[in-house]
Amino acid sequence: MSIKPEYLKLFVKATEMAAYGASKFIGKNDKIAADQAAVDFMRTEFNKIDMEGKVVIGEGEMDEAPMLFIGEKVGTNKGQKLDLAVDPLEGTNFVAKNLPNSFSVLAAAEENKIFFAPDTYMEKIAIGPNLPKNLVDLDNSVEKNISLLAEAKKTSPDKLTVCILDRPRHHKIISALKNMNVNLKLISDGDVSGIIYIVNRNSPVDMYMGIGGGPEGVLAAAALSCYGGQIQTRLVLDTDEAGRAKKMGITDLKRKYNIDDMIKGDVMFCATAITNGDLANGIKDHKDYFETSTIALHKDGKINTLYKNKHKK
Ligand code: VTB
Repeated sequence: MSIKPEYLKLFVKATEMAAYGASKFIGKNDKIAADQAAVDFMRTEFNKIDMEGKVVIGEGEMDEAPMLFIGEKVGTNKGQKLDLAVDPLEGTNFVAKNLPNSFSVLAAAEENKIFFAPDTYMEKIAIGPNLPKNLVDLDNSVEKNISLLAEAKKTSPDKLTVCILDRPRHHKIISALKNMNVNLKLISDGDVSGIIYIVNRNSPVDMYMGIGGGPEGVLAAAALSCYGGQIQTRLVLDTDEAGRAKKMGITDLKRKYNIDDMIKGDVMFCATAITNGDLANGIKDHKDYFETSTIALHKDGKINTLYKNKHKK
């Protein structure tokens, strides 16, 4: 069964409102207030929707997050049973510091069809559509993955661009890429959009790699599964986290997850820009109304659109 198409507009409204809530804190250097506003607005919208919604990826576990916590039920309790992965403010630093590329993000799938990733780090490697299945692999060397991708794209490594979070933990990968003369897109935050660059026509990114947040990895997988891209991930767990992951039912802690292991069946994905960015314009706040731009995707509905909207205040 697919997700009923009418849900897409309702989910778009949820990220639009969350983005609007967060936008009041652009440049206020207050990450917590911005995040709280996004969470409040998203939750209010969710609770207007006729669905039996359950947050499976959210702001944290019940005792650490007052709202949109993992396991929280949302919606009017009528309608389709849906699991929700949310990141009401992806890029809290960007909003706090008034920098580009912050988004309010969510993904929805049918019950039990989204990977219930713990809030830990995750290794990720992702490439776009129309490439051989399982072309690249986390266990390959950087050199091998780059050569395979260059060959499949009938080009050379110096014509490829790789996006990666600019962190000391990635020094080895970055120097391997530099040695191959690969072009870099080094981002300071926001690897959901970092991965979406791969499928965006206006951006030259060919591959995403490196370690970022687990929940963000699943959200990116939801987007890529609508675009037909590929992503492989593996959890990065310290001893404490390994215990938590086991409690969550993950038995093979070293397992590599491909896109179909993380997102099964139909999925919707919405990302509304808060500050301006490469992928969409941010919230434009006028006296009586505000304007929004949202990447809205529905896998089974084959919908892939940049949805622009105006809302009265
Ligand atoms: C990652 C990344 C996110 O924060 O979680 C990052 O996936 C935090 O990484 O997109 P560090 O602990 O190395 O700072 C984001 O960039 C933004 O939430």
